[in-house]
Amino acid sequence: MFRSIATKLYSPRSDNIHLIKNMVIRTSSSSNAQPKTDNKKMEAKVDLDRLDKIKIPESHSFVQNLFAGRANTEFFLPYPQVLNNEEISFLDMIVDPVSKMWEDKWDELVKLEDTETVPEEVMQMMRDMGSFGIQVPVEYGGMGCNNTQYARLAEVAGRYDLGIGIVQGAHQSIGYKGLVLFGTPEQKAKYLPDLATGTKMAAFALTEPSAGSDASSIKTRAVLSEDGKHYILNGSKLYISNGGFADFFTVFAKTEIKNEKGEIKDKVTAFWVPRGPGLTNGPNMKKMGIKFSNTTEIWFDNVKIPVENIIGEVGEGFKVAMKILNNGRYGMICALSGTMQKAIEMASTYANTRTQFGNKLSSFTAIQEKIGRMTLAHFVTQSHAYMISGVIDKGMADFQLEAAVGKIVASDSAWHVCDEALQIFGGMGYIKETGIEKMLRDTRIFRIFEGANEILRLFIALTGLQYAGGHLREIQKAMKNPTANLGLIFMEASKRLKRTAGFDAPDMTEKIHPSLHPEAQILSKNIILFSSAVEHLLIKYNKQIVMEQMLLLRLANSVIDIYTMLILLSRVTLSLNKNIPSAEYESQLCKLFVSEANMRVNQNLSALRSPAILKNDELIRNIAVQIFENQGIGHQSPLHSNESS
Ligand code: MYA
Repeated sequence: MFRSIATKLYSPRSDNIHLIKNMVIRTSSSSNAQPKTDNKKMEAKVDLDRLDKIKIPESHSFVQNLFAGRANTEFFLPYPQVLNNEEISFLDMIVDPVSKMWEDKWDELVKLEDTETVPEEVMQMMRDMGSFGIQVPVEYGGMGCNNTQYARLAEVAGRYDLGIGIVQGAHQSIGYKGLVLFGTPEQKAKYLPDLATGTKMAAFALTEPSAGSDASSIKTRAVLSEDGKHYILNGSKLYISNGGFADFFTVFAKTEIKNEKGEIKDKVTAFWVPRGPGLTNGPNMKKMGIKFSNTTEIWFDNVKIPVENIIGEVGEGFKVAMKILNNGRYGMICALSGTMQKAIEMASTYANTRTQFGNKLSSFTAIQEKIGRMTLAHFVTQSHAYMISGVIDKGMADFQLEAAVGKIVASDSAWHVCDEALQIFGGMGYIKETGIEKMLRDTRIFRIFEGANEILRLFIALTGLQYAGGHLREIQKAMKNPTANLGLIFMEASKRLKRTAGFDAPDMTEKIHPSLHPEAQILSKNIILFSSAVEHLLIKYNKQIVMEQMLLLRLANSVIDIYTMLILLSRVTLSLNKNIPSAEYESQLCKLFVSEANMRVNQNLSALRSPAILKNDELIRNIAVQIFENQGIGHQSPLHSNESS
């Protein structure tokens, strides 16, 4: 990621940057002396038609646009409401009985966890409920649900057992998702019916012993046969959910491709691989949590795959993998929303009944703070869940950054909520029977798989910077012919001037409920602050920004907070406009989040320019380098300090 993004990042030539800066200074001094209307006159004079010839990259992503200082709320405001009455009734019809079935099984599942196998009776119950084909079109035997309906059902699944959720999710969120998204009509007709009913199970095989987060470095290789009719697959995959029993695998392998220049290059291709000769798996790996899920290694020894089993185009497998993962990530967000809801219910019920020091736990403000924060974390996650499913249903295609943000927020929040729930339960929470320690163990993996949160944070920051760099590159091109591109240059210069003076904040109040306008204004200010920080980093570090991971993480944390502010403002505006019973309470949650997130954003962004903090960063890195050299802590025990003197 770092190498490839570095080559794509904008490399601002100092002369052009100075030119832009000079434009700002010149415009600044003239505009200080002149009334505001003169700006308008100047804009009218420039040849705005020429702007069409300058191509600024476009995206519908709110997160991506933030990096270019723009607030594109097209898909995000108002909060998406994609279900019609019929679809809502259909959901209601399913959710209650399904929840009841799982609720009845809760105690049994807590006890059965150590068997590390989903009881056949439970597998059959899921097949009967249609749980394995939620989004498969009805003509192929599935439930034909859209993303929002899937989100609701995933929320129910996550409430009861995340390990069983993984069995379902590894099958349909990622296992056969490639067929749904990129399959040919023949592939869909041949395979989807059995997959939808759960008669056959699927798995997603990307990770390898030496390719985890760095997914494009896989070594598994597929070689085309001489007659061009099939590929021969060799290699191995690691940590494959459903690996021990899946009948089909979506496998990513390197294949040789001839490029336009006639050179042979290795590129990833995606294959639909049935279990058969040459494909073997290892034993179910012992895990900390999600024990009902099955995780194995897979080996391919000269496995023959017909060319008809390629998913998407030859050589396009990396993008196929990323698109499947982007689509799969929201399932996880929704499932974790369900988990948190259950944990909060259990912890608050316990706090209401447990008496210590003569009072119920719920009367202690230390416990109230915990429950309040747990609730906020759930509210935020649930708002992300239905925002992302909603925007996908509304047709947004470039949602990869929003999906990554949601995955990070949901998995960090779920860990926090389950940890605090256990803390409220005290010693009892540590006892297996209560079920809370299992929830905590189950949630831990979500910060690691489907993209480790650190990698996803870097992915968000670098993709955003690349986008902002593209924007700046167009300005750079325009600078080469300033007369022809006066319009663009003037607009850019005046934008920067206004930003410097604090006037360029996008108006976020228009579609936000009036009672939340102060929060909408905080969001506007944060957007401006953020884009100015992005520019500062690009200009100061140039391509070297790729190596500044501590700064990139702060940038990512800021954009996560800013996007979440928008989501909450959007959701609560809808609740207030519709006057739903919980609107006022939601409004409190939203105000609390915006206020605290504002402080975090300010702290994170000012840290990017703070000499004291940058110096501390260096200290931390130096300490770590010494530890790596020592392969352990470098500090001597205070008990031995006499020996040195
Ligand atoms: S499955 C395994 C999960 N593995 C991962 O998630 C791997 C993580 N790594 C990556 O995502 C990538 O390798 C990163 C980039 C991001 C690090 N969308 O040079 P590049 C494009 C669209 O940056 P790299 C598991 O865990 C990029 O723009 N495009 O790539 C099981 C560029 O395009 P271009 C993307 O440095 C869990 C090109 O690709 C994306 O190699 C089981 C190359 O980019 C993207 N995201 O790596 C879970 N990323 O060349 C089950 C990159 O055109 C869950 N690109 O500029 C189920 C729970 C739910 C239950 C519900 C039940 C009902």
